[in-house]
Amino acid sequence: QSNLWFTELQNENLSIGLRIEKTIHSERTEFQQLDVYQTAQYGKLLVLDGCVMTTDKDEFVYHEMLAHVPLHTHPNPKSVLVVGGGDGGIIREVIKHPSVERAVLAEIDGRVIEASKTYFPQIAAGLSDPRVDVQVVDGIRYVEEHPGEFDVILIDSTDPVGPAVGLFSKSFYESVHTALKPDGLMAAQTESPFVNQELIRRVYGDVARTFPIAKLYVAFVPTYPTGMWSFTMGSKVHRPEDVKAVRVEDTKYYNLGIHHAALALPNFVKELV
Ligand code: AG3
Repeated sequence: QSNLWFTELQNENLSIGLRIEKTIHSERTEFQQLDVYQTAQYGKLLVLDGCVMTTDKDEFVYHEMLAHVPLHTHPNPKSVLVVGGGDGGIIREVIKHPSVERAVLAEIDGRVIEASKTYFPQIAAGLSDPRVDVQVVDGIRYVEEHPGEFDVILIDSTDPVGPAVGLFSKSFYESVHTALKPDGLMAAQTESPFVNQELIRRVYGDVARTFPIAKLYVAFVPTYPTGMWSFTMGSKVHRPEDVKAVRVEDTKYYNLGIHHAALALPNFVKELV
């Protein structure tokens, strides 16, 4: 076996290591460094600027949880926007909902979309669905230019450094609010409660000042820093607690019990909201 290891330095004191069988692809795009590796443990691995984005074996957790918790919270989601998420994993989950008529992907880096289509065909599969409109654009501008259009907006960003900083700002959540219909809702990935408390506290506060209903929920993603991952939902009308049934059965992590369990926060996380 090879002695090559991929290491993500998650912060100055913490890293994750994955044994690499081979480097499949490596390029510097206009926006970031993009690498694809074959790992021994988790199948293929997509890395942007040194950070794990997704792996074949655990991608389902993050993609299902960022998509299905908000989509089930909305009683009839027809028009959905995904900001970021160029690998297509969130879109794949979104179009499992029979009510969805239109799903827009607003990804700034077209190379991520191409790499996913080439190396992660099961993740990218949904991108060629006729209901899906793939836009290689700046998500911030896209949101600003489409007021009142969406039932659900999902923010599948990289970490709050580099190209994604703007996706963690109060003014962005305000544009998201404006881009949503009168009963719309949003959810964003918001990092680990073990190492990003300040970020979670700030984002939750900004979302709670922008939307009448704000909710933090968590899931277990083995390849992200610490494994415990948070998501922040902002909603104009509908509450995630009120979900009584699931409409999508074809999932590996998400189900009705998980929907409600994800909303139950450990005390040290509850303190942040
Ligand atoms: N979105 C990135 C989540 C952040 C991971 N952070 C890290 N590894 N430091 C994932 C994109 C998947 N569609």
